[in-house]
Amino acid sequence: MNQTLRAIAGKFQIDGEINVVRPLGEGFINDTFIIETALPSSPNYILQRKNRNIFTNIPAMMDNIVRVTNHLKNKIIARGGDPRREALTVTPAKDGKLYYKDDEGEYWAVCEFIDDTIAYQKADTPELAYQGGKGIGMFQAMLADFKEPLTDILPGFHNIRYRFKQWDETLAKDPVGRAKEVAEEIKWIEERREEMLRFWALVEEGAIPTRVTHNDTKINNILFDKQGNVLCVIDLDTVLSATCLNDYGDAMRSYTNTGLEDDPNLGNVSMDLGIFKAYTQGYLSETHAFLTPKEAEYLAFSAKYITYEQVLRFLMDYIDGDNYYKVKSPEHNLVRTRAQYKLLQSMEAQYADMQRIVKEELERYA
Ligand code: ADP
Ligand code: GN1
Ligand code: MG
Repeated sequence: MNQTLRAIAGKFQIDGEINVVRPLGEGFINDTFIIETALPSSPNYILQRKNRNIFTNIPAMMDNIVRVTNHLKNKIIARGGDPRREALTVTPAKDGKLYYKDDEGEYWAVCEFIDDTIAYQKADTPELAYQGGKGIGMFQAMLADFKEPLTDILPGFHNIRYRFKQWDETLAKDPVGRAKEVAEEIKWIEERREEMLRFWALVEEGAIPTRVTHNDTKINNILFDKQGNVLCVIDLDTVLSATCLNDYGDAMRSYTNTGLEDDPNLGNVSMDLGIFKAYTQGYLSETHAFLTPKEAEYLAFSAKYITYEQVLRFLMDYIDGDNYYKVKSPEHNLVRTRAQYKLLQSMEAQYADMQRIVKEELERYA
């Protein structure tokens, strides 16, 4: 395998001699490796086999990423930052393409490894949450004047109407006969269907605008420096034109959880209001100037929306026979479903406080 990985890495414009290629990270979608080069003067690199079942147009995805990172780099240079540490740098293949397609039809891509950084799996302190909020806020703010349309490489990604279509089809098929075991969990989804569609209708009508957004803002998709300051937003496979509420909501789902995303012990799982407040402060410090009143009004709701969507996606994948997310055991998607549902319930119980905090934080800028 390593021989093959080396050969694949060798297809890219790597600066210096390749020492070793080894697995890295905990992503659920792609396979990630680090390419270590021989000399300290050469950077290391990230090599990824992109998941072609999920990403059906990888050339367009890579093109989106390069257009977005070029835009970010110009902004970073203009404010005196380091464009190779504060934004991802895609390394093209030797033939100039942004990816390499191997003999089995698998797509590979490379970017520079940003060293001396930390990817956290959990936000343990309000300071870290503030920095994460600031990071995504800056990302959105720097992209606010990105005018050209991005290719929609994941139609319907955070669109709950589209997710319900998949959901209804999956339940009707029940391909591995699991639906009967999860009648209770299915009820959790159905009870909230109308509430979620009412919110999504605002996006469909244009009452909530569309912007360039990240769409996968969990904490391990941000690199922090050793001092705990946000450095760079990574995992740009899902950059899309969508509502910025998806980014805020998805971050809240990830940062505020006192347990793990797949915690088997539901007693560990709840929403930490202090982390919610700190992330909101960081996020608004960068976004208050451009958020519309409607976006501001729905910030707290978006946390429930994306957490609900994640319950649906994990449960749907369980019913479907685990075709989307990587799983470590046959029950893994069900464990994830229950843990995310516990988080959703905790948000519902604290919803009035979440709304109050957002309102108070916004008033600072009024
Ligand atoms: P996935 O799509 O599978 O989640 P990611 O792009 O998020 O893959 O990468 C997985 C992990 O690899 C990240 O959480 C981070 O720890 C690490 N990583 C990815 N890109 C870089 C980079 N450019 N520099 C340093 N670490 C990185
Ligand atoms: C996936 O790629 P990764 O592991 O950062 C998923 C997200 C989910 C997340 C749940 C393209 O993110 O949408 O919210 O898992 N990415 C894709 O942890 O589906
Ligand atoms: Mg990731």
